[in-house]
Amino acid sequence: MKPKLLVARPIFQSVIDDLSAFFDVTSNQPDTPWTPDSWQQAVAGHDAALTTGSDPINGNVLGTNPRLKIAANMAVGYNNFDVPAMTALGVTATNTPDVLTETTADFGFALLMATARRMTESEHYLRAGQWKQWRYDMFAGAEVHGSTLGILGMGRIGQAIARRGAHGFGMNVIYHNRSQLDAAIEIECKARFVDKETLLKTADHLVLVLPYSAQSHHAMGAAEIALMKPSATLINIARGGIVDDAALAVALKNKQIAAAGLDVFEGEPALNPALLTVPNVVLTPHIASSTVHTRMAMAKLAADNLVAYFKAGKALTPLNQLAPKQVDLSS
Ligand code: 8YV
Repeated sequence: MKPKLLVARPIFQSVIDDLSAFFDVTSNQPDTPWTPDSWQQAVAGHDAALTTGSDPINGNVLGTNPRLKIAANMAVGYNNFDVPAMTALGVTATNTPDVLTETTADFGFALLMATARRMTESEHYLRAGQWKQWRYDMFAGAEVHGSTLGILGMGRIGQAIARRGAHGFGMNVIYHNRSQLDAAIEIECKARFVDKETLLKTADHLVLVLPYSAQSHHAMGAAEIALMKPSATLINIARGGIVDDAALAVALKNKQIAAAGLDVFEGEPALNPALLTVPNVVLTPHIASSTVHTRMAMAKLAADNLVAYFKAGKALTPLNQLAPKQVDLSS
C-alpha cells in the first residue's frame, strides 16, 4: 500500500502527478482555507504532509496524528514547525534551503531599490494623473550605489544580498548575526561584522534576513527603529513579527526613517491598517521567492524529501536528525 500524503496547499500539478507514483495523495488543489480544527483533522490518517509556511505542525497537530512521519515544508523558513516537538515524537521535518537563495536575494535588492528610489509611490502619483510637470525634487530618494548596506541575519540569503551590494553597487556592507562569519566568507561578501547598535545607527539601507523565533520577535521595535538614521530605509523580507509593524507605521508617519519595503507582515495576510495610510512604504504580498523556476524548484525539493524518506529512509534536507519512524502502511 502507498503511504498517504496530504498536500496542504495548491502546488504545480506536475509535482502532484510525480508524487502520485509513490503516494496516495490528498491535495488541497482547490485551496479550501483551513481552520485550526479542519487542518488538524485533515492531517489525521496521513503518513506525510507537504506544507507551506502557513500550515502549522505543532503539538496539537502532532498529538492527534500519531501516524505522521514526515512534514516537508515548501519554504526555507520553518517557524510553522515545532521542531523540538516533532523530534520528540520521531517526526522528520524538512525545508527547502539553497534553491531559493539567489531569487530571494534578487527580490530583497529589488525591494531595497524600489523603496530607496520611491518607485511605487511615484507610480501611484503618475497613475492618479497628478504628474503635470518636471520638478528638481520630484520623488528625490536615497542613493543606493556607494551607500552603507546593513544586513541583520547573515545566512545564505543575507550573504547573497551582501554580494549584490558590495560587488554590483559598490556598497559598504556591514552585518550583524548571532555569530561572526568565517573570514573567507566575509572577504568574499566584502562584509564587516558589527554589533547590532552600530548596524542600526550606521546603515543607509537595513535589510532583515533573520529567521523568526521567540528571540527575534520585534527585533526591530520602536527603540531599534529610533536608532536608525532619518534618511534610512528598512527592508523586511524575513518574517512578519520581526518588525513591530505598529511602531514602524508611526516611525514612517513621523519621518523618523525615510521609507520601508515590506514583503512580510505581522499576522499576514492581514496588514496593520496604519501601514496603508503612509505613502513612504512599498508593500508586497510575501513574494520574495516567487519566480516560476524557483517555486518549481522548492516544490520539487519538498517532494524529493518525501520520496527519499520513504524510499531510502532519509530525507535530503532534514531539520532534525532521526531514525526513520517504523513505516507501517498496512492500514
Ligand atoms: C515561501 C518563504 O514561499 O521560504 C520561505 O521561508 O518565506 C517563502 O519563500 C513561503 O514561506 C511559503 O511557503
